[in-house]
Amino acid sequence: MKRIEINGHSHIHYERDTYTPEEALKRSKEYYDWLDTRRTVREIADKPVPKELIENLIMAASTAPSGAHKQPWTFCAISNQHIKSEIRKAAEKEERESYDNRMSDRWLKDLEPIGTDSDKPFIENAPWIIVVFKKAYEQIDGEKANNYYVNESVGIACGMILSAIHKAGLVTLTHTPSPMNFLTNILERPSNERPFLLLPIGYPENEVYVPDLVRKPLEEVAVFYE
Ligand code: IYR
Repeated sequence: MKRIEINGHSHIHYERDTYTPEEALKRSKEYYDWLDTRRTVREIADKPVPKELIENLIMAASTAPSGAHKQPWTFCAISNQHIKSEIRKAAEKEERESYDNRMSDRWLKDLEPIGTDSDKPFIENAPWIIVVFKKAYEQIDGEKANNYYVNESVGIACGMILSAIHKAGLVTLTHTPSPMNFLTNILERPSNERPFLLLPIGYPENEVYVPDLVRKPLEEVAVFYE
């Protein structure tokens, strides 16, 4: 492998496939069409998913770019039924409070077409749940060290795990119980870690229906300056 030094730091030659413009166009369209088949699914079967697959999903997410390459994330992967039940119980307690008292009428109205409520059976039914923690800072031998662009970095990693889950033919949903400090306690995470997102992962149940959503067309999500 070719190597050079830049400012005293080792850089390796980056080798990768490139494509003709036609092939690149085709691949970009194929990828878009495939990603467009991803849907958030709340009915997750209890069919087992091997740990090795979950490990691959996590490693795929962990390839995400991050501020100063600090990789400021911890993925807690839970298949333990007792812990899943504890998390479901605590999440539903917060969610009941949210749906009944914390969320505005407008918010509840916006959620109506999606059909969510404070019942979160998927937390217990899914063979795995991954709770993503962001590391606000690093704690190394009792010393604090900075992380940078933590929300951006962890957000990108979460996007990448969604894509990896889809690629494996599995489904998930992005559950954001609020507040979610209970996850820190149940999973006994250190104080530099903050819960970011909860992803139940598994196979979809046999017959699943999802809201008839339409995604915004290009003109609504992009502005070109040519
Ligand atoms: N966190 C709650 C409520 C919720 C909020 C939004 I914005 C959604 O798109 C879906 C749900 C829950 O998980 O039910």
